[in-house]
Amino acid sequence: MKVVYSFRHRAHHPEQEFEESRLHEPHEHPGRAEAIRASLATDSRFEFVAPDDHGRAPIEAVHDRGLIDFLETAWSRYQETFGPTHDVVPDVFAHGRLRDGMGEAPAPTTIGAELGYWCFETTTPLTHGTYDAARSSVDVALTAGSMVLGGDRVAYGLCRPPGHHATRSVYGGYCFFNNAAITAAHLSAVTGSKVAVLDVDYHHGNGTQQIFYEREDVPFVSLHGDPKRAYPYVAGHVDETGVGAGAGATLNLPLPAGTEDDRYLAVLGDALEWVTSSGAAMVVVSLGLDTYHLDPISDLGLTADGLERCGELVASAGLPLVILQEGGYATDDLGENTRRWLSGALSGVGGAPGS
Ligand code: Q9C
Ligand code: ZN
Repeated sequence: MKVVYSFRHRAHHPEQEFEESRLHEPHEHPGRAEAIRASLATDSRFEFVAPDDHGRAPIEAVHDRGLIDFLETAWSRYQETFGPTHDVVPDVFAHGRLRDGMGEAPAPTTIGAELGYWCFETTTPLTHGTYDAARSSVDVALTAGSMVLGGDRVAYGLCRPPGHHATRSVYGGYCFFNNAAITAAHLSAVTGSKVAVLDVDYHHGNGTQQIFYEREDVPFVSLHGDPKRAYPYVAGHVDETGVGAGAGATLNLPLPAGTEDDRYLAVLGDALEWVTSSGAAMVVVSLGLDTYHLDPISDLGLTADGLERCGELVASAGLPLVILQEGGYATDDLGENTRRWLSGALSGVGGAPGS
């Protein structure tokens, strides 16, 4: 299996995360991707490939140009006004209900105001190299997509920063550009076929859901901690099923705390049946390993064996897979857990009809 990796992810390295009313060291840090790289490098079934530059066009097909332009220059512009700081975090958010009954405000034009217009929460600082890292993460994802377009049955993009919380026009949840959405939209456009997104990160992929909510060409299904208790709270309920042309093309499968391997695998089987019946020709997997029982910010109960079984089940559905890294914060076990999930996928590919 090809593994697309770029060292450029290291340019995004926040110093702090303001979460649960405390300032602490970031859960999302460069050591995560390095742990995965080190673990996959010990296993000769994985072949490392550098990403190709895909340019801005595939990003512009999914994200508001204003968001892209903002992320390109925000850190430097903030330094001119408020610096020097290592991290850049909003203090006032353009919360929709502030203007109830008053219509939309004009778009902000000064950096302090713009930050809270394009970002939705406090745990996703911008640093000097964030834009470069986020662009490289998109290229990693699109390059993995190209491998599958070129005939590989499965490819893995070691994306960092992750992407699935970024909507069309706001960033947050450790995510800047939505790597999975950009890749699925690109593959759908290039092939003219439906491309499903299967999101197995612990957290609901609110960004991906939002981007495709009105579209039928990218069916979206997610297994996640129930948003009644779990981040990002605002989306991922069962009654969210898509609108307009996208009606019925979104499926949410929220899970109770403590869900263990067998129960999780049963729900994953339902998700795969739905993907198959959607008519998708390919699947982009948003792979979070934060469903693991020792994850420090999540509450599901999957074991390493369970994660391997998940990879095998997903691959045995028989569709080509572009597997993209999202979350996973138990850094000591993250490399091995990723290797186990991908090993399962290799077994599943081997056992699938026609592979
Ligand atoms: N108290 C991904 O896994 N902090 N993002 C949650 C809840 C942000 C997770 C705070 C979690 C983002 C890609
Ligand atoms: Zn997550």
